[in-house]
Amino acid sequence: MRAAIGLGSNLGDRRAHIEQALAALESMPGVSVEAVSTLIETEPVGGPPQGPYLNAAALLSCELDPHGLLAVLQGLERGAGREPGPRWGPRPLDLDVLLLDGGERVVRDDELEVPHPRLSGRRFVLEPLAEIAPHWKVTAGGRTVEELCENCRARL
Ligand code: A4P
Ligand code: MG
Repeated sequence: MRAAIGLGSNLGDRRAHIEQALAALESMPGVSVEAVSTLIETEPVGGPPQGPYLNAAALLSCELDPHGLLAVLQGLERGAGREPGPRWGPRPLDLDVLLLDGGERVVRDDELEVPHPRLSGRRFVLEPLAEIAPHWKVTAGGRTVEELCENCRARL
């Protein structure tokens, strides 16, 4: 399976949290990191008042199923010291599954929703993702990451 993931951090050494997560993924048997976007600084969207984020996106190739990947990402979040807090609250590491297999693979249950439900309006996700997966499809109608990113830029 190929997966596009989003990485974010706004607590502690933000760059180190993101780089360590990528290094941990690369070191796992059956997982390889194929591409990593640049890291961008972004204003927080939603949640309580909090500091700015560093955000990035990465492409993985892995021998996991979608829920297995989610479990791995949640383990890395906890390893970075993430504690339960308010929704959209500050966190040392946030890892989201954004898209799977070029956007063709859809998952929708209580634990996992892919494409990520808030992907299409979020510049902090679309900009890094457009660097590494511009032609992946986000919607059933076939809109690509690149198209949504251009829309999103035009609105701001
Ligand atoms: N879940 C369902 N689908 C997914 C998926 N595709 N990827 C479930 C990851 N998790 C998924 O997530 C809550 C639950 O979502 C999980 O238990 C999982 O089963 P969480 O990470 O514990 O909580 P959260 O992140 O606070 O909530 P949520 O709704 O996932 O928030 P988002 O959408 O991740 O947004 N502003 C900036 N500038 N940069 C950011 O990175 N991030 C957020 C979090 C808000 N504002 C931000 C940023
Ligand atoms: Mg999340």
